[in-house]
Amino acid sequence: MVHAVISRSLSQRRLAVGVLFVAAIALVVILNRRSSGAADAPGEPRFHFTNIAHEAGIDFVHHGPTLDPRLDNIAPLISSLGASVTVSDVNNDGWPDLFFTNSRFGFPNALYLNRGDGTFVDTARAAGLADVNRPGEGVSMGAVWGDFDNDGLEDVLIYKWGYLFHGNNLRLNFLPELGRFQQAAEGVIADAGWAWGAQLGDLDNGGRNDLFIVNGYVSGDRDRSYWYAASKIAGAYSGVFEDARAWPAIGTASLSGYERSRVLVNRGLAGWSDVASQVGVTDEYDGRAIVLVDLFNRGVLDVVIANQKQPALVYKNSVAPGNHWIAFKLVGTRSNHSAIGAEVTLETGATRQLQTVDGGMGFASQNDRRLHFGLGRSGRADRVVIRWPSGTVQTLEHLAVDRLHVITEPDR
Ligand SMILES: [Ca+2]
Ligand SMILES: [Ca+2]
Ligand SMILES: [Ca+2]
Repeated sequence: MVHAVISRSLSQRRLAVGVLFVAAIALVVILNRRSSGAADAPGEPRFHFTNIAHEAGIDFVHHGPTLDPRLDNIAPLISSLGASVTVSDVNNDGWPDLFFTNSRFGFPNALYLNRGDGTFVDTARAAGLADVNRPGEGVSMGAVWGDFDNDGLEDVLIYKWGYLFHGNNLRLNFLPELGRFQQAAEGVIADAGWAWGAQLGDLDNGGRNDLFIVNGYVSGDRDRSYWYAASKIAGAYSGVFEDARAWPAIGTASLSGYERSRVLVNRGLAGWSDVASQVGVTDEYDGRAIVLVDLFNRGVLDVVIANQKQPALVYKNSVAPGNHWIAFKLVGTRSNHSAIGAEVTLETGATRQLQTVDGGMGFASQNDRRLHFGLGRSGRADRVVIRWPSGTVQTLEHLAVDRLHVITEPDR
């Protein structure tokens, strides 16, 4: 009896497996047919790139850093950095502009304004963004754009590297008033170490964007610096770079290592304060990439950092109660689905906060595409203007705060 029950259930199972197998094959056939009907024919790609840089007026050439002559034999090895390009609509005319960084003393950065007719014009000199690679101040390595002072215009942090002092720049956008950007980096921002990744976001929901910068190149032995060893030993060799035996062995030495991250709170007119150690950020890893993301959907920005050859860090953010926030997830319909390129301006009283949905920002990083705004104690979001990549402008008023709004692009 028992045997009969078992064999019946066995044959039922076999039958069930057989049916599933046939169904799986049928599904594959159906899906293949469906996709082959809609798919592009194999073979030629249906797009083509033409380098139009010169015709468009963009003749930018990046120059690498010049190091101590005693490091000539290894210079290409350690100086192949600093070519960056970033996009920002600096004059809010709806045309994306381009900013390139240079990395040699005396060589300018370039800000190419998009004329809207297929050509660009370099306005970096007039805008005060060209001459920032000066001896003693470090050279440019990259840039991060964002509205640092809540006036609805994008400002720029130029992060730098150098032998001793790096001299990061924070340039505020005063194009409408003065026709230029003004240097606002002093103290803690200027001297933020050999900065790699940097991100801008409201870490305390107070209504102003703060700055998180990760640093450090190679952290080996704390008491042995490769800068020192390289310059000393290299000076004794006449060998050329091609002879790798002439390179001093780095071994376990450090090269601008053990630099700590900076967490800079934006205090408006009162400037910036480095609060890293007060808020629990004391690591000295070799930070490269950093992203801001509301990991647990709590209405706060957490921080995730990728470190070179070292453990990843996930800094969960605990924000004191009292401040409000609002967040947006944009879904494009006529624009791309991820709404990359969409600009959201949030107006509360006299202040305006601007954020852009970007496909990636900072060194080797891509942020959460949801946009997070801190609102401070007021908890007001009077007006939200969304400029979709398709050109559609959408205005929303008196939205509920302390929540995420999913907004789908309207038809018109
Ligand atoms: Ca523009
Ligand atoms: Ca601004
Ligand atoms: Ca803040």
